[in-house]
Amino acid sequence: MSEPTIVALASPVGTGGVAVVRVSGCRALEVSRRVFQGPGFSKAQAKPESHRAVYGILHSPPGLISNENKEVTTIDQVLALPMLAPHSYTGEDTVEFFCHGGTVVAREVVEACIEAGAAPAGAGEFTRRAFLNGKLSLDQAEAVADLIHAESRLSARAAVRQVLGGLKNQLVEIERPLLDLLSRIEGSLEFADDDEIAIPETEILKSLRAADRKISSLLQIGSAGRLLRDGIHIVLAGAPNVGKSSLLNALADEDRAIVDKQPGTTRDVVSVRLHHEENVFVFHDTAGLRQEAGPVERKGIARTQKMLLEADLILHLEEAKSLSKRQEQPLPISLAASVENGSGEFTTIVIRVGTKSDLVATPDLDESVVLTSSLSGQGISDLWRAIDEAVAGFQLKEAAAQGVVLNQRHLHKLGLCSNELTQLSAEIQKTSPGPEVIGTLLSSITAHLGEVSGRVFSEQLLEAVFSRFCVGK
Ligand SMILES: Nc1nc2c(ncn2[C@@H]2O[C@H](COP(=O)(O)OP(=O)(O)O)[C@@H](O)[C@H]2O)c(=O)[nH]1
Ligand SMILES: [Mg+2]
Repeated sequence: MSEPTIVALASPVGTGGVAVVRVSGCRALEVSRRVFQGPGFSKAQAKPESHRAVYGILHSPPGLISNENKEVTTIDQVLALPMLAPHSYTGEDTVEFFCHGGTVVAREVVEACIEAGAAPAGAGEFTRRAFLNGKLSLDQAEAVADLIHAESRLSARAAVRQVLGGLKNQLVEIERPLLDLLSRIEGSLEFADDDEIAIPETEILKSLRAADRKISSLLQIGSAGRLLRDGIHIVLAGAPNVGKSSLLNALADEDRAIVDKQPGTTRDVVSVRLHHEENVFVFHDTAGLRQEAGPVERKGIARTQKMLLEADLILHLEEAKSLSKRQEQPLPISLAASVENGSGEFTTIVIRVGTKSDLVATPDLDESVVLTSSLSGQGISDLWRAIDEAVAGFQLKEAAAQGVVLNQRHLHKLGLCSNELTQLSAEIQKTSPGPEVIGTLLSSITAHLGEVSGRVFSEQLLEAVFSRFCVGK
């Protein structure tokens, strides 16, 4: 049985100039003819011209209604845009109705289509059909959701390039030689006695290494995906009263955090999303790190420690006046413990900030400290510059240029591929396993790769991917 024809509002709910209602499926034209009167949509005609908008009247459908006395009601003047299979987003016959914006009209258009035989679309169902009909790979479909949810220019740019095939093309380049190799290995198994067909181990190793290198370079810009999608998380840390909340307000240029001269005022983490240049930042204003805290404040401090572990960047604040007195300024123990990886190396970039610079005349500090005054605004742009420099190391621009916005799912699968490729190479060098073993391991690797692009998929995988879409996309 064919899939039901579906309908949904494709534009946001609310008042606006125009709303778009999308109908897709093998009965899209039949449904449309029942609710729309305009050139090309009369029953006598076979099919309207594809991709040509026509003007007409949208009304409730006649006949099918339970209440026979109900008259056909005019709902709106609309434009109807038929897009015939396979030349539509879903690959199915599609009709889009452009009606007047507003909550009532758009809802009535959807209801009329349902009355005329369409089913309400589920979340992401149009894109799911586009994937199933071979219009988009799975990573392209996921990028459609990223594009819709993008909060910054850079993340939108990255997502649209992935929609256009950025990641897909790289995956094909990795996959194709491995699939070729796999089919040759499988071929050699059929003619096991023929030495001509046996593939030299050196050649196999070369292909595996080439694939591993390409996957590693994808994984290298892997964290950029999360930063583009969720924003760059920056934690403001330092002793109570050093001016953390004030600095956040200065950065945000508006009063979003509670500022008070009472030490320990900020007991919980206050998070503020800020757009700066091409990026989205999430600043976390924390409870100050100090020993002599009360029970409520201690809870705040515990959360601060957790935030520090998860931060992409840490601003470590100290008052400029106390900094200028000392030469060597070690990080407070509680902060250092959070950002060191155990062997004394820092895993998170820490920017040192000297606050309340207006209170010191000529501070004598090393150049790594950024001096700021939240009161006068002095040094705030220097701090933004230091943040932007640190962020340049996260390779967001590279990811955007390549059109590669990896998510958890991609990272997990590519990580598995990389591990298994390394293991297989080591195994070949150590024990020279026969083509049968190599073939089995290689097919597992190509299956992982196939799940990233959607060449290999399960119902469960599609459910997980498309549940994060909105209705109408
Ligand atoms: N003179 C001066 N005072 C500041 C500055 N920043 C903060 N303060 C004051 O320092 C006190 C503590 O600030 P707050 O931001 O609440 O510190 P927090 O506990 O680290 O969040 C308040 O009285 C602020 O007005 C600054 O740049 N210059
Ligand atoms: Mg505070």
